[in-house]
Amino acid sequence: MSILDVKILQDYIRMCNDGWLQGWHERNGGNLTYRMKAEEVEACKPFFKEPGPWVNMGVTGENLAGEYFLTTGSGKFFRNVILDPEHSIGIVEINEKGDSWRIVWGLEGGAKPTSEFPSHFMNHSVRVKATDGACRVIYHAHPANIIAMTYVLPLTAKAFSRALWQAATECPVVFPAGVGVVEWMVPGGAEIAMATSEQMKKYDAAVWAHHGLFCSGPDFDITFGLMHTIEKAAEIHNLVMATSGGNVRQTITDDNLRAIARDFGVTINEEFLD
Ligand code: 2HA
Ligand code: ZN
Repeated sequence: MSILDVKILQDYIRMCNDGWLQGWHERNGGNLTYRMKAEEVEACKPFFKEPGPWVNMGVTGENLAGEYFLTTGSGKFFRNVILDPEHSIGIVEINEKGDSWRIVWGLEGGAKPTSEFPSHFMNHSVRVKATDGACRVIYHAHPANIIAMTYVLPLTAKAFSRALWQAATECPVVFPAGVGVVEWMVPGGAEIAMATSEQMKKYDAAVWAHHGLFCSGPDFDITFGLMHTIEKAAEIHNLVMATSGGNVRQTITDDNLRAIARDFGVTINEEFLD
């Protein structure tokens, strides 16, 4: 028996590999964190090592004190997670103030949690609050089509939400609140973490201009599915723009969007409808 036999580790590794297979994780691009359930921590504890030193994050999430997170490693490649989990991913514990982490498993060879750990951590803090504790997954990837859209659309939640909703009928059902947008910023620090978590108060996904996408959800299926749905809608949007030269003949109307929301029992964000 090894920690790699524990189901949550297997599911986490599968999601990393699924993202790699989609082409969303060139080189060390992207990162994934998962807030573990108490029983999952217990199942993994026999395999924990002597904890490393506490490392301050520069951000605080008081509601995450004492939690354990699975995380990809800084500079590590999603492509390698399935082959070498011990060096590519790890488990960190959060301290009682909710401002520092320490490594309790994995990240072997001096590795550290993802460079975007502050953004993930603040997003977890906000999403846990917004979903009454249901949110467990934060996923960042570099899908090409959503990134391409950030060069042609206004960098507003309204413009992106409408364009994505209109690109595929499933979209208003999958993300009825819409998506947030964060203007271009230097990645990896507290500033982009705060700006992203501001968006995550209202949306469960946020686009990073000229960089990628953050998605959140209660489990791996829903969160991966959200990334996948948004990126596919972005691909359709870009195909339509490329083939039509911007002269769109017809689309899903605002009343169509309202009709989908009504029949599927979701509350569409009326702020973005005319
Ligand atoms: O992990 O994706 O945003 C590399 C990145 C930084
Ligand atoms: Zn990135």
